[in-house]
Amino acid sequence: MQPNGLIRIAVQKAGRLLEGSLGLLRQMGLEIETYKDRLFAHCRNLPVDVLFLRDDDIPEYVQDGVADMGIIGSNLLEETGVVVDRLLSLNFGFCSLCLAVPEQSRITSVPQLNGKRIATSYPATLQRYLDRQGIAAKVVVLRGSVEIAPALQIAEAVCDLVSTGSTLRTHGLKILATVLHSQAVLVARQKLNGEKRALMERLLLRARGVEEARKYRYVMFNIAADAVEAVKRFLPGCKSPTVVPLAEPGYVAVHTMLLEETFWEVVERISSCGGTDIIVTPVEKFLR
Ligand code: PRT
Ligand code: ZN
Repeated sequence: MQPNGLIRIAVQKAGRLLEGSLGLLRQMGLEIETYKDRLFAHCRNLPVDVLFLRDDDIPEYVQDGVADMGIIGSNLLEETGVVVDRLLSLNFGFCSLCLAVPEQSRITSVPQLNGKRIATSYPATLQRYLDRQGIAAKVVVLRGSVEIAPALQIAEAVCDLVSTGSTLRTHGLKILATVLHSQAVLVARQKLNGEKRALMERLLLRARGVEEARKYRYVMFNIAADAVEAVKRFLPGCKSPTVVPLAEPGYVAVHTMLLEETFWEVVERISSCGGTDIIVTPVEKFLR
């Protein structure tokens, strides 16, 4: 069996981005046949193949047209400098590329890295950062286990990805500065045209719908009809909230969309205006 879809989407084969990537594709309505240990999977309901690759290979494969679209960390886009269309930030795979030194190090600021050695798997990104800061340090390239470089006396500092910070703590390292913030992004090959472009745009519309929905909650509650004007003032809704009469005279149900980040604050205000029976549900898709 070979990939024979119109569009090939590359995702990480195993690792931190796999779950988020497959979750997104499924929410976009792609029915993916997953075969364990396969390099690709067909999609049952659209002419799409999903390629499972090492994340490091994805940027160039998309640039060179081996794949038409891909999901990767923006850290890799920055490091490889590939020329692809960055379509959408995906709100998972968050991490930062950080400079760190041993806790007892005499280095306490970035300028003190002048003349020192810094171990990293991200030499291009680090070098650009050092150039911007006017620092002449030696970049030592390591493919993995960067955090042990100071203990092995290979370098005085490291520049590595951090998410929870526990790896740095375990190795007695502290953060000096953040070089880059990263998250998973959806990319596409430049200059896709014809049928491929049309399908890519359909897929992008779906991905946007999924991403937009994640920011919102759908909220419903009951309230006395004469209190509606008061709550409407702090309920954004899409255009405005939906207000429907209840069977019990004098009461209405209000339905609205709330941004996840303002959600608790608004729910407290609804409650203080006399809103009861507040129901909150996730939004699966949201197309504006
Ligand atoms: O190459 P292959 O596909 O086989 O896997 P990989 O080992 O290169 O990939 P993986 O799964 O480790 O990382 C894939 C992508 O996930 C990266 O390119 C980033 O975009 C993103 N990501 C998010 C991370 C992290 N968080 C992360 N914490 N990538 C790596 N790490 C490592 C970091 O290098 C360090 O060793 O995790 C450790 C630090 O984690 P904390 O939580 O202890 O701070
Ligand atoms: Zn990798």
